[in-house]
Amino acid sequence: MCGIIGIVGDEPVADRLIDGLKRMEYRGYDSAGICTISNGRLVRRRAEGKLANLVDVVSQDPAGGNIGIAHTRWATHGAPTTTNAHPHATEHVALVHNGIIENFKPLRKELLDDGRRLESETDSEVVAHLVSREIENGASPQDAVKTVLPRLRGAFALAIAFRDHPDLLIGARLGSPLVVGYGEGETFLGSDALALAPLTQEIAYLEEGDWAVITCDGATIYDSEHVEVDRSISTSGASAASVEKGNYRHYMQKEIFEQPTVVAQTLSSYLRLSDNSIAMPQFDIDLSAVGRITIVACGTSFYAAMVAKYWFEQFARVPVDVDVASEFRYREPVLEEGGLALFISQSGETADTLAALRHCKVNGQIIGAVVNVPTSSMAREADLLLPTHAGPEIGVASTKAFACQLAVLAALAAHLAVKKGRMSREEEQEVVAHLLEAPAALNAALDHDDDIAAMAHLIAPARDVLYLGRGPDFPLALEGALKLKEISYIHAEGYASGEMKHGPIALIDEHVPVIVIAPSGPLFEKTVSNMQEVQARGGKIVLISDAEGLEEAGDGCMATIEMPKVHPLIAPLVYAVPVQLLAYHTACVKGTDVDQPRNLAKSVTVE
Ligand code: HGA
Repeated sequence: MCGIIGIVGDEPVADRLIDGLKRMEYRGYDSAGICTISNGRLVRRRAEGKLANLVDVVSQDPAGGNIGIAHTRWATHGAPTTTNAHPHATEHVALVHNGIIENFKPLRKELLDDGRRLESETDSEVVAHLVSREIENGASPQDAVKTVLPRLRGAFALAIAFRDHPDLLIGARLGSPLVVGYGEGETFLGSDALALAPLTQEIAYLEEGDWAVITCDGATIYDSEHVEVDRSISTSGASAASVEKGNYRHYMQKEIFEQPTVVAQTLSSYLRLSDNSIAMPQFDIDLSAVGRITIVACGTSFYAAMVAKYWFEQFARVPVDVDVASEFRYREPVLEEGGLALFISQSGETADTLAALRHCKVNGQIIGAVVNVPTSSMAREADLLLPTHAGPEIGVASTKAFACQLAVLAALAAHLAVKKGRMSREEEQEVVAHLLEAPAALNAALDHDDDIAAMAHLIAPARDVLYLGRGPDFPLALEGALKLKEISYIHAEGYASGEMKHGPIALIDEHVPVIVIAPSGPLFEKTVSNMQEVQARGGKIVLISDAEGLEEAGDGCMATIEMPKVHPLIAPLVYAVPVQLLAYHTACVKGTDVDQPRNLAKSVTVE
């Protein structure tokens, strides 16, 4: 959330700053702003709402200069107004911030008591004033930053410009991500390598507490003790092209359709085709002694964790706890030494999940990270890096990252089962064969796009929608409801099918569509019984099943969605497609902003 970028260049920066913001708009779209230094002045342009508004402002009132900073905001403190938009500035200093300054109230009071005038309601503006006060008292930019950083509590990535030093920017990070990019006679700061992709591929990842002075000639990086340090420079591989929408109407649509390809791509790193075995990425940790697994995640990743619990327990017979990251630390979890703790996050930067990871690390857990950004904080802090190869996910509602997380987790569960002697060679080969069927099955599921689009008008008028599933399809019911809420703003709830009669059935009437996710198989009949309890009370059912299931139970449903017949192992991957498409087409019918739904943003870097 919140994207920041800075450029110290040898040619005008405004357009390139805005281009960088475009690549990070998924991180927040409450407001956007830039500040350059031109002719000895800080030139600031800001606009409420989407980046397009800032583009208009800048086109009417250009900002010159070869150095500047920029920000796209997801508001935490203060309404999404122009006044609260970053950069925050004084006469001397301009600053952009990603994170939350938790002690901003006493700092703000101190500044107000000192006679300073703050214009915004944000926590971030206090940092601009603290730095500015040091500069006004004669400090160098470096000394000002050195004095101010230890006073800040909370999380921050900062980029700071100094009016009287048009040759440098200072960046700092604690808790929120920040990278330094190295160009030809130009140097950059950015929230991630993707933002800098068209500018440079040469990236250094700042570590916790680091701060950096960047000039045209490169960067000098200091650690939290202000000791100069080397941070290795790697080639990011982030491609400028990979964030284009192509012929699709929305990024979300494109990402749903990419699933067969990216799942195949991901599986190819975890399966060895020569002998149909599971082949984990190289790590020297022996998992055979693992006696307990803790999985921590948020949102859609949490539902992937819930599905994985079925697999780990069924294949490896290892007990699994699944926790929402924001709650995890606060329940004082019991963590046995040597347990495996898995963290699932598309960005690898989710603040709550990262905090949970660090908690597990100090409590003797083996740390595994299932992330889509292999250079992210979680990836770098994990003992076992388990990358998904979904490519950049730009739509705020996660789709392809979820499918790839499931692919990795299924392979890991089978690997653990093999290591623990709970899965025979034949069973392993069978699991691999089923996983390899997933890309084709995903394609077959996508073939029903038109049918799903045609029935979205049945869902669009609803105020409430229920999703039901049993076993590993229960987390899918939760995921389906989340997708619908996120992008169509229709209230939706997911329930384990058998739970209906313990309360939610009271909600049923002809205005509440009930989406039932029920592949044919061992759990089918029981789910169908629950479905009939709903039908008996006038409920309107959409049944998602395979031909066999629809044949058996499709009569009397308001609508049906046919899925290919698949093995239960890959059903959660395949049945994710219709729930994603149903949410997508419903949102399109309602005309909501599919890729940038209100109040949401991606890469949740605040707790
Ligand atoms: N607290 C700052 C920055 C918010 C942020 O980083 N969100 O992800 C603000 O509210 O402007």
